[in-house]
Amino acid sequence: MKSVILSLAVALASAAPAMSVVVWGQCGGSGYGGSTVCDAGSTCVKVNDYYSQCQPSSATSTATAPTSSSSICSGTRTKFKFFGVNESGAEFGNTVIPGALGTDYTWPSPSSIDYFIGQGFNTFRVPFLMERVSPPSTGGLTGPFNQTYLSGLKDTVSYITGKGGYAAIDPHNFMIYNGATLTDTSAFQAWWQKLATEFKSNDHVIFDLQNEPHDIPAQTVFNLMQAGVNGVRAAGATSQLILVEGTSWTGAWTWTTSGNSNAFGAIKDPNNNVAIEMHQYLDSDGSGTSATCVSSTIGAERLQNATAWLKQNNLKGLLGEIGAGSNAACISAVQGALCEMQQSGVWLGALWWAAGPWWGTYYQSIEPPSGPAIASILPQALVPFL
Ligand SMILES: *[C@@H]1O[C@H](CO)[C@@H](O)[C@H](O)[C@H]1NC(C)=O
Ligand SMILES: *[C@@H]1O[C@H](CO)[C@@H](O)[C@H](O)[C@H]1NC(C)=O
Ligand SMILES: CC(=O)N[C@H]1CO[C@H](CO)[C@@H](O)[C@@H]1O
Repeated sequence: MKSVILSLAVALASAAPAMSVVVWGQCGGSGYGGSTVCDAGSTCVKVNDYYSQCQPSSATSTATAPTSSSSICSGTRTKFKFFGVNESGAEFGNTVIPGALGTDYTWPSPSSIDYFIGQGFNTFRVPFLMERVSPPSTGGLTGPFNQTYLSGLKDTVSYITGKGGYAAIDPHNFMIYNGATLTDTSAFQAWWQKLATEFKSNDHVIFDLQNEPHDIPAQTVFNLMQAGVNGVRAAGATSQLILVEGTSWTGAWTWTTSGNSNAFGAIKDPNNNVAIEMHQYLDSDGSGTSATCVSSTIGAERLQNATAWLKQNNLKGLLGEIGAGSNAACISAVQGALCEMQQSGVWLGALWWAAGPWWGTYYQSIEPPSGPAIASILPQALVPFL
């Protein structure tokens, strides 16, 4: 590490008068005041009005060339409005409350966000912990927010939306707060009203009401989610998308067997901007812990019933977590899932699990520059569906 810092310092000291921007860094866009000169070997490319990025002038040798979408998915397709990755980190170390920044948890790195924006993705799910933003020691869910942690969340959100992206804020609590399952709908509604107030003026924020409730009846989860929708809207946050999740880890493959399909058709939003968030992994137990996929067609198969239910109920879905190994069967399975989703027209988007600085060699890590999913999954299974 020391030598890296040293050589960076040397490089900076000997740089030309206008300091140049590193590869994948920002080099232009509305409101940007920094250097527009890219490091040698990279070129400044306009991604959108908010954002230009230094991209390598020649394709990197480690990544495979993007697969063309027409060769893997035919017919009429509806592009995803929201497509991107989870940006893990702030929910890490959930047994240590409040935990120390940099030791127990971390915030996503701006360069990771830049990288995906540069590739054309636009949506980032940002998991965080309710106990860190609403400490049990200072009044719990009805007490004041921890301004330090809230600032970290706000900074991450502002960074994403400042680049023209969407930030889905995700209390990654499995409907459990401070060791107890949440059941009080009015407390949940009040908590969301207070949190949404902090973000109500930013229309690129998405409110993801709760990550993966489980071992709670679907109807109870539905009641909590409906209360959350009411809380967000009562805050005056009326322009943003809200995502609701079901019980049984909000699995798409179990949507019709978990009870979720009976409960969630009744969701109501005065602003008519709610989508059903589901998650789907492609290993045998659907947990995202094995790099082996059941088959090369398992992605489309596991989404089939959920897609049919969304259509029947005139609802939209968003696949908030999908992940699989970097092997031929899994790549085909992910392609099949995203293809079916785009052919159906009822899915607003999909998010890979996961980017984030602390995944190490986790097989689903898509953290640039070298997370295991960067080399093949990204160009072959995700980029074709942009
Ligand atoms: C608030 O968050 C900061 C940063 O994580 C932490 O150091 C501090 O102890 C927290 N305060 C409470 C009351 O939890
Ligand atoms: C789809 O739902 C039907 C009945 O609701 C069930 O019999 C079938 O096994 C489900 N298929 C999958 C792939 O889950
Ligand atoms: C499949 C997967 O990656 N699950 C992760 C969900 O989030 C928690 C908290 O970050 C992780 O511990 C799991 O590994």
